[in-house]
Amino acid sequence: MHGCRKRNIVINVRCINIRKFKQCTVKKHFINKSFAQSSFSGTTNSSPMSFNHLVKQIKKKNNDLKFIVVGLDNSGKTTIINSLLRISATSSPTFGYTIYRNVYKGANLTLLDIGGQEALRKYWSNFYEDTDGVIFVFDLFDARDFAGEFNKIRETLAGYPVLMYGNKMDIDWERGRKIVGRVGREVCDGEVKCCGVSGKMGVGLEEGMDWLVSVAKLNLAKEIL
Ligand SMILES: Nc1nc2c(ncn2[C@@H]2O[C@H](COP(=O)(O)OP(=O)(O)OP(=O)(O)O)[C@@H](O)[C@H]2O)c(=O)[nH]1
Ligand SMILES: [Mg+2]
Repeated sequence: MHGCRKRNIVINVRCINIRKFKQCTVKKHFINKSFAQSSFSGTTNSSPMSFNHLVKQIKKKNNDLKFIVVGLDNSGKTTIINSLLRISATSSPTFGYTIYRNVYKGANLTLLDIGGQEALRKYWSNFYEDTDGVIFVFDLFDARDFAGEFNKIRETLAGYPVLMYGNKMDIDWERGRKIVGRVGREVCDGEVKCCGVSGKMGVGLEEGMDWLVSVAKLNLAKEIL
């Protein structure tokens, strides 16, 4: 392996058949650290601007959007995606990442569900290339501080829309609403929207997703002018 230490990170690629919500393949791979650091760089040294521009034009033409889904472990990312895409599956911790492809209200969505465990967080940035927005999930009743991870993403992906899902409202709707309001006042602006949701019950998810899709589409249209 040319001196590369193999890391036990499983990449779980779950490809959803776009129109029928039907799972077509599930593949598990192992990656090593150097792969994680060198992949997804997609640009060329000779003409990065024109290449990126071309990619964006194609994405716009095909109505393609890619969002990364991040947040601390156990916050409910996988549960939320399953609910949004109407996939029936029992959730278990994501060791690596899962790719979902599906149509959402006319947009061809790629969602990258990245495991939130501490050991995986340093790899999140390897998935930022070509993203059109971020879905950041936090557990409203988890005492752990997610602000550090959130701020890092805001710095690195400044200018991209961020949808924050405050999840698990069903545990205590009243308290949940207060926490969402407080977080919203702290972080929300034209680029960040915060919604209280229950991934488990499928409540409140669409409003935020509609906002993210519309802002991301608008940004893509502006970028290729
Ligand atoms: N009460 C409640 N529990 C939820 C909700 N959403 C998810 N959970 C539970 O929270 C736990 C973690 O959910 P996951 O979707 O696996 O969390 P995750 O963010 O994908 O976790 P990692 O893959 O480890 O990063 C599971 O036991 C879910 O059933 C919710 O809206 N309400
Ligand atoms: Mg998960």
